[in-house]
Amino acid sequence: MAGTKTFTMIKPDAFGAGNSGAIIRMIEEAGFEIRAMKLTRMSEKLAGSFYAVHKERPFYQDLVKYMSSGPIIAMILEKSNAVEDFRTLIGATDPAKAAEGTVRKLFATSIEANAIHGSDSDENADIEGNFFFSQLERFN
Ligand code: IDP
Ligand code: MG
Repeated sequence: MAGTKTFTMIKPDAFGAGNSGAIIRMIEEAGFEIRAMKLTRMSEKLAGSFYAVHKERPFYQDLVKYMSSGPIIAMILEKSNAVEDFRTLIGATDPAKAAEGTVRKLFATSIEANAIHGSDSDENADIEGNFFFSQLERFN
């Protein structure tokens, strides 16, 4: 059975452009409930470990620099079929390929600066939520 939690970050480009409010509204209107939320900024070291699965990819160094370039908003979200439904809401990695009305179609500026992160599996949703939030912050 599909899980009910996913993890997201509003990335530095979207936060910096003042799009956080509009994106959070879209998330809530799509039926996701916010279970944990924080404004923070990753060091290069933390961004490097968050994206360690991509360390052999050519864009890894740029991605680490970009993700540590400014504040992000991290959230744990709850909904039935959370991971898949959230990936649908945010759209394809490359905004040029993202469907109309998706967060990335509306707010991403490039394949790298693509406005938002969404976990790709229930297992990673757990790992990523635990990376950002302590047990006390995951109270519900
Ligand atoms: P996803 O965020 O849609 O799951 P991933 O393949 O997991 O996409 O890549 C993680 C992040 O790395 C992307 O969201 C994007 O910011 C960046 N990225 C992915 N592919 C490229 C690329 O080809 N060039 C530059 N950055 C990329
Ligand atoms: Mg991914």
